Amino acid sequence: MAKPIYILNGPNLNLLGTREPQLYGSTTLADVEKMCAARGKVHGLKIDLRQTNYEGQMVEWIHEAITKADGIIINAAALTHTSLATLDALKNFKGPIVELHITNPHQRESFRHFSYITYAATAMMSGFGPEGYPLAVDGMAMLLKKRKAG
Ligand code: CA2
Repeated sequence: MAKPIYILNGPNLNLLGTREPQLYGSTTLADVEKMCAARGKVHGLKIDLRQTNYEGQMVEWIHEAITKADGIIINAAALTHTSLATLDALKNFKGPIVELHITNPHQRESFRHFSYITYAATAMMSGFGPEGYPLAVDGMAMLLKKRKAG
């Protein structure tokens, strides 16, 4: 039976849509969850979206995903640039991993140009605003279909 796609969100993304709209837009994470559930339905995929402000919790969810999820879409937020622990956890996941960013970190400060997550990611989605999330669900559906086909 198909397992859900985990959409994991890191520190401060609970503020999405409520602060810095010029950078991150005015769509909330609850709106993102609805958009992704709807897009997942189109592809026959179940979505499980979560957000944490804690690195250890992110690592625990990735461990959980190893047996309970078919794919991971991850916006690790600041953990992207700092967390070797998140990368080490992701390395144990066998399914597709899509690294996602709302903004394009390469257009921003140089400390956002390095990503630990990239070393484990199958694909990357960045710079599309909150609309990048449902686009990443489309991409994940394509990656899973490809894997199934062998
Ligand atoms: O562009 C992205 O999605 C980022 O992952 C967002 C992170 C940032 O550290 C990365 O460099 C790029 C920051 C997430 C903070 O989320 C907020 C959302 C709304 C208001 C304030 C913070």
